[in-house]
Amino acid sequence: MNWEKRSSRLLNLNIKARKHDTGNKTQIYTLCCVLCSVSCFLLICLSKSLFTAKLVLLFIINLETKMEIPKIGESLTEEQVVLLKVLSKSCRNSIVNMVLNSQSGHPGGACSAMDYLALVYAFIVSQTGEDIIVSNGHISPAVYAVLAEMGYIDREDVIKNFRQLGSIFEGHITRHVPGVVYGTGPLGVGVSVATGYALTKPDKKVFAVVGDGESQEGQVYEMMNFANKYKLGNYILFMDYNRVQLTGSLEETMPIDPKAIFEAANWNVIEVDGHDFEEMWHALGEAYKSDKPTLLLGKTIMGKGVSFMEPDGQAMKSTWHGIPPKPEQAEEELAGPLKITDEEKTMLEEFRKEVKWQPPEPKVTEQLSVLENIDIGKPNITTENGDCRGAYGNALLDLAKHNSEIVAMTADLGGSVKTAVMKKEFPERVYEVGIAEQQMISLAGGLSFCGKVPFASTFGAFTSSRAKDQARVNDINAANVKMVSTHCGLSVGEDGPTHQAIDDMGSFLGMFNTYVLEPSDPNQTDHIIRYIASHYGNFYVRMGRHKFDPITKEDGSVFYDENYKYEYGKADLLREGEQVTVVACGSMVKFALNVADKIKDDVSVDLIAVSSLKKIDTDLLITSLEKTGRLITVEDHNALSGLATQVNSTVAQEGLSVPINNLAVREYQLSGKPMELYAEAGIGEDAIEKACRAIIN
Ligand SMILES: Cc1ncc(C[n+]2csc(CCOP(=O)(O)OP(=O)(O)O)c2C)c(N)n1
Repeated sequence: MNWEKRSSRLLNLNIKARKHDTGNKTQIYTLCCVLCSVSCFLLICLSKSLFTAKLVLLFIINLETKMEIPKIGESLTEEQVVLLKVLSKSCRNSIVNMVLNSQSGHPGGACSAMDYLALVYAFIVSQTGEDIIVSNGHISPAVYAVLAEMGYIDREDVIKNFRQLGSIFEGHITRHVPGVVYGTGPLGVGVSVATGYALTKPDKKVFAVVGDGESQEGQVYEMMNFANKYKLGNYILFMDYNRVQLTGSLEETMPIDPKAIFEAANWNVIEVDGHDFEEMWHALGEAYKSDKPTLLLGKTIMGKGVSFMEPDGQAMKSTWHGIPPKPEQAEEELAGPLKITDEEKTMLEEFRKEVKWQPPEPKVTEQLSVLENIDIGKPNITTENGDCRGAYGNALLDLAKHNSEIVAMTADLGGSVKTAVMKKEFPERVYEVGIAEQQMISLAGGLSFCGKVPFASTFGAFTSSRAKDQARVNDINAANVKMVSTHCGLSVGEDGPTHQAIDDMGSFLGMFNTYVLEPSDPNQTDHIIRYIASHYGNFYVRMGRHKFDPITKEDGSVFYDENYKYEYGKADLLREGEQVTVVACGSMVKFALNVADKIKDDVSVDLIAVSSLKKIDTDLLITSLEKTGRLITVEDHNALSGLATQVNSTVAQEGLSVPINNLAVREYQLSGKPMELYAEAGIGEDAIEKACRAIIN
C-alpha cells in the first residue's frame, strides 16, 4: 500500500474516530447540562428556606470552579499533584489495556516515562501546543494514553485498535496520530529531529524524550554536540533513566554515564526523580531559565505503577520491556490498583475542559506536488566545461537569494559539496553539523516539517550508508528533505573504494517516498536542483566530482538550455538512431554522446539519458527498443541496484526480448584518476564503443 493510499485510509479512519468521540462528548455534555438545569430548577422550586437556596448557589459555584493550570516557575498545589497522579494512573490503566488487547507492545518503558509525559502534556502541551518529539517511539502506549486523556484521540478506540491492522495506532508512534509531530522507532533519530524544531522555533520550547538504552546510540552524541554548538537553550530533553533496556540492565548491557556525557557537551543537566511531579515541575522551571540545552535526567523505574511489573523494574530486570501481561494478571490489576473511580473520572473530565490547544489534523502533503511559495528563479546555463557540484552550489545560492525557506547543511565537507558558496552569503542558513551525517539527515527531517526546504549534502558514500536509517525514517514520515550527494561513483577517483559510492542508488530505490535523480551535466543539475526545491518530497540527487563539457544537441548548442523543463520520470532522447539503444545516466551520458557522435557512420545509436532512476520513461524506452531491438546501459554504479536493474526490469515487464549489455561497475576499484578507473571498470568511452560495435554484429 503506498503512502497516499495508506495515509488517506488511516486519516479517514482517524477523522471518523474523532468525530465519533466529539459527538459522544457533546451528547454527554448536553445531557449533563439538562440534568443540572432540571435539578436546579426543581431544587429552587422546592426550596422554601434561605438555607436550601444557599446550597443551590454553592452547587452552581462549585460547578463553575476551574481547575488551575500552574505557571512555569510556580509550585504545584496539592490539587494539581492529585490530578497528575490520577491522570498517570488512568494512563497506566490504558497502557495495560492496550498491551493486553494486542498481546504485544512495550509496557515497561511506557510506564516509567508516564509521569513526565502526563506532566508535560497536562500543564504545557495542552495549553501552548509546543512541540514534543518522543524519540523512543516504542513507548507508544504511553503517548497514545496521554493523548487520549487530553481528548485528542478516543481512548476506547486506541485500547481496542492498538497495533491492529488498519488502525492509526501503530506499534511505534506515527504522524497519523493527532498530536504526534514525527513518527519514530529506530532509536536515536527523534532527538535529532527535535533539534530542527528547536532551531526554527527559538521563541518556543521544544521537548523531546529519549530512553537511556537509546542514549548508547552514536546519533545521540552527534545531537548533543549540535544542540550545544547552536545554543539550543529552548531544547528540553527528558531521559527516561530507568537503567533497564531490552535485554537487561544498562549496567550489564552497556554502561553509560549520561550526566557526565551531557555535561561534557556543555548541557545543563538536572537530575530529577521521574516519578515526583513537584520535583520535575521545579526542574522544568530551571530548564526554562537556561540558555543551554537542558537534560532532565529522570530517575525512573521500568513498569512503575503496575504492581506486577514494578518489582522487576526495581530489580533492574528487563522482563517488562517488551512483553504483554497475561490476561489474569492484567485483569486483576485493572480491577484493583489501576481501577479508576467515578470521582477520578469526573476529575479527569473537569481537567479536559481546561485543555486549550488542539492538535491540527495530521497533514500528508501530496508527493511531488508543487510548493507554490518557492520561487525557482532563472536557470543558470553554461557552455563551459564544469562539474555538477559547482552547478549545484550556484543553483542553491540563487534559490537561497529568492527564498528564505531554503537552508543547507553539511558534515565537514562544505567546500567539496559546494554548500560553502551559499554559506558565504547566508552563513546563518547553512548549518555545519560536523562529521555527523545521522544528525544531519534527521535534522533535515525536522526542519522540513517546520516550513524549511533543507538541502543536506555530503559524499554519496556517506549519505547512503551512514545515514540510510535516518533517510528511511524521513521517508516513512513522508518528509521533504533534499539530499544532494557529490563525489559519487568512480568519479571520486584517488580516494579509493571506500569513497567511491557505487551502491548508493540501491539504498534509496526501495524507499517509497524518496526519489532518486542523477543529472547528466551541470546544466541539467541546475534545472533539477530548482525542481526539487519546488516540489514536495524527499530526493536523493547523486553526482560525480570531475568536470566535463555540457551535453549538446547535434548542432552543438547546449541541450539543457533555458527552455528545457525538468519533468520527473521523463528521459531525454539526445540522439536518434536505428541500430542500438544506449541508455545512460550521470556523467556516463557524456561518454555515450561522444561515442554516438564518433561512430555514427558505422553504428546508428538511439541515445537516451535517464535522470529519474525510480521512474523509467517506459514510452521512450520501448519505442526506441522496438526500433533498434538492442540495448546497452551505462552507469557509474554497480549493476545490481541501479540503472541496469531498473531498465532491465522495465524491458522484461513490457514483454520485450532484446539482447542487453549492461555496462556497470562490477567490483571495487582501486585509487586512480577517474578516466583511468572508468577504463579499468569497463564503462569508459572505449568500452561503450566496443559494446556498440559488438551488439550489432
Ligand atoms: C536503532 C535501533 N536498534 C534497536 C532497536 C530495538 N529496540 C527497541 S527498544 C530497545 C531498547 C531501548 O532501551 P531504552 O532506551 O532503555 O528503553 P526502555 O527499555 O527503557 O523502554 C531496543 C534495542 C531499535 N528500535 N532501534
